Amino acid sequence: MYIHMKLLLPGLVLLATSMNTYADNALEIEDAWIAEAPPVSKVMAAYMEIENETSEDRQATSITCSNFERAEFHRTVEQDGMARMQHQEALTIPAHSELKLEPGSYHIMLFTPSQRLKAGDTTECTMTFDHGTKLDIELEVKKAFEDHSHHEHHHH
Ligand SMILES: [Cu+2]
Repeated sequence: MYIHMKLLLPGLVLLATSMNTYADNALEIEDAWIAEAPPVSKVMAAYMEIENETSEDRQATSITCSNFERAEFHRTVEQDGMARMQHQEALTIPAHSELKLEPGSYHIMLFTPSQRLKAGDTTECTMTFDHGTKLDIELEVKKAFEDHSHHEHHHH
């Protein structure tokens, strides 16, 4: 029934936006943003902090975003001096701790935007966790740092 409920919730999402914190009792997402990309780019990267206040490890198992065809969990790792991205099936948020998604590390890869998103634009995502928990997040597009450039070199 969750899908039906979601159709009624856009107003609640907007309310939560003013706090820029999205939480159930145990999981909290803060500072969620998307790095602005060049106009021709078919991918964008999203970053945030996910806090886990429970006493057990939790997993983020999937994410969907309006304005994008698909979203994946990725991790940038260094191999032979090159930054490469690995697809992650899930993200683990350790008990009583947090996972930081940030440039050069874990991030969310957003594929095929339906329109050009510029700094100041927003998009809504829903992250699903183990136990069926879902958090709605609003992400603002912001100017990127220089070190996001590896995302533009997929097709070398
Ligand atoms: Cu990536």
